[in-house]
Amino acid sequence: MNPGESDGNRKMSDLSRKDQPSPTEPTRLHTDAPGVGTRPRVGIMGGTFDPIHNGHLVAASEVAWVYDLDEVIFVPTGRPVFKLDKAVTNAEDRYLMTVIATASNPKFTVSRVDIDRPGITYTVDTLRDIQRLRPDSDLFFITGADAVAEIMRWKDADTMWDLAHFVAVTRPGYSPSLPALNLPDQKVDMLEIPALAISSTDIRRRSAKGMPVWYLVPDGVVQYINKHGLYSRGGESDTD
Ligand code: DND
Repeated sequence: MNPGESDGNRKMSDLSRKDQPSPTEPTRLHTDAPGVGTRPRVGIMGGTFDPIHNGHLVAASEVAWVYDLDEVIFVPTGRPVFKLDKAVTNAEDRYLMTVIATASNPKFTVSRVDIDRPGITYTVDTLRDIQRLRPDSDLFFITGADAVAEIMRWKDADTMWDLAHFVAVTRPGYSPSLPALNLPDQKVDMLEIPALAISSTDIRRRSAKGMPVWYLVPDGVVQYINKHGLYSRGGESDTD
């Protein structure tokens, strides 16, 4: 069975077994989250993906499983708003690495909406574009828990809650308390995922020093980085 393929037996009702509290198993916090009916359930994994790595892929895969998603659309950013003062690899390279990384999973697709939209990338625009592409679907925006701490500062945050349900995956060493963030009720879930202490910053640093990045990113992405000489100069000061 390929990654992301269903075993044919799992149904939405099976999620109840994930309601059993456990320190390691994912827990579905809101059983009345949108889309528990028949509408297609579409995840959106937005990211700068400079480069995409196995932490991103595990997060998407885990959310797809827990929320019984039909598809996860990876959306590489155009000009990421919080990184305007930083050097970001050109969008076509980031897009192609994302295509390579997701190619083997039948549930994973990649969208150019953020890359092709002129101007700064805002998630509210991403959600509107994907809503147009996937009408009558319920959207689940997947984000890291570190990003969710900032989410109230995102452009038109109030509108975003009406467009998608948000799933914040906890990263190693970072697990904010949702109530402390004053997020709107029932719009954001926190989900524990297998801890992968991988960051794009670290991959860029390692590449710049000639250190291996095998197994931190998919093999094809290692080869793409090497072939195009990405990250051979620096990236040390950025954080993501
Ligand atoms: P990043 O630059 O953090 O992406 O952007 C994430 C998304 O937030 C993009 O879609 C942006 O457009 C959106 N955003 C950010 C700021 C403001 C606004 C929107 C706005 O609308 O105003 P990265 O490539 O660094 O990471 C992609 C995702 O993966 C992030 O959510 C990150 O937290 C997460 N992540 C991991 N998750 C699990 N395990 C790991 C991870 N490393 C990164 N090891």
